Amino acid sequence: VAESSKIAAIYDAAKSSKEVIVVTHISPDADAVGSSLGLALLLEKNGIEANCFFSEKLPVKLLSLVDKNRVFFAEDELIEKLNNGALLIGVDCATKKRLGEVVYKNFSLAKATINIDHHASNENWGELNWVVPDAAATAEMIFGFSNSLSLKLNSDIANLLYAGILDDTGSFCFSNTSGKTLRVSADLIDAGANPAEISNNLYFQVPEKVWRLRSKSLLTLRLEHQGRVGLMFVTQEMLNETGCLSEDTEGLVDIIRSIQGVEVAFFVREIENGFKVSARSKNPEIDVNSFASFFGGGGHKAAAGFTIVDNLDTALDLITKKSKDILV
Ligand SMILES: [Mn+2]
Repeated sequence: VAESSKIAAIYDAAKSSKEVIVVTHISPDADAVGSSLGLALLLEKNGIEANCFFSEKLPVKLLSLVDKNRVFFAEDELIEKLNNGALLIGVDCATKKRLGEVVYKNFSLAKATINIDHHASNENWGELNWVVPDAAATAEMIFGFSNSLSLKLNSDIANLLYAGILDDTGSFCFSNTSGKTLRVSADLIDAGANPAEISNNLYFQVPEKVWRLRSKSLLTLRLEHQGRVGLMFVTQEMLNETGCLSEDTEGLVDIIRSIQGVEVAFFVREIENGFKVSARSKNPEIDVNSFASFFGGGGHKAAAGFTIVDNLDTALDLITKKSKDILV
């Protein structure tokens, strides 16, 4: 099916629903928040009642972007809206499970479900699935949605979508940055996005405690396989000592990735029942999505994640050993 007819079908479904609820993945990042809220505001601006449900608190650094009137957190409100015939649209979320427990367990209440995403590992969990692995960010797709339907943007929507693209491309540094990505970003700036303000909010407001955490984590750096693989970790104890939250570990994987000679970076953080691993590849020949899928995770070729339920030493050894296989 051509992209424009998928977009038209999504818009028709939204127009014919009493209300749209936009949801996204757990541990929301700038693309998750930017694309979900950007879509909700875009629909709202065009006469369709739309709100975003989040099952957890939003990262502090994203709060400046958020229109609080369009966001809700209560499960009973979600259930009520779904029972009243709301359409459920999930953005930037590869699997039904990653929508989070609350959405997952009420999923079948939705009149219809739509899945808009750019993860190569997307499981097509919706009744209607619009998945574009070539898109740098889901926010880039939401811009395409708006453009294809000739909908109007405003500066709030443009800022949200720009933030999603900026973050998912590592400030236009990663291999997913295409000509289209830059053209869309330029159009977003013309529509009122403010690049300096967004990067200031996202990257240049790092609290001191986060740098204290980063310095602790840097001491754990291990380089393996002639320095081609880099690993670093953060334990719950390190979070406690510095007063940080798990969201504060964001960006650590990029520090490993930035080391000369490193082709694959792994950042490991302790979670309740094991370790969450973020993987990044700097070498276009090395696909960390398939590496992650070996461990039951997924993502993109250059950026993926997975979980290991084991102790720290075993987890690190497992990653180190297995990563030898993907070096080319
Ligand atoms: Mn994304």
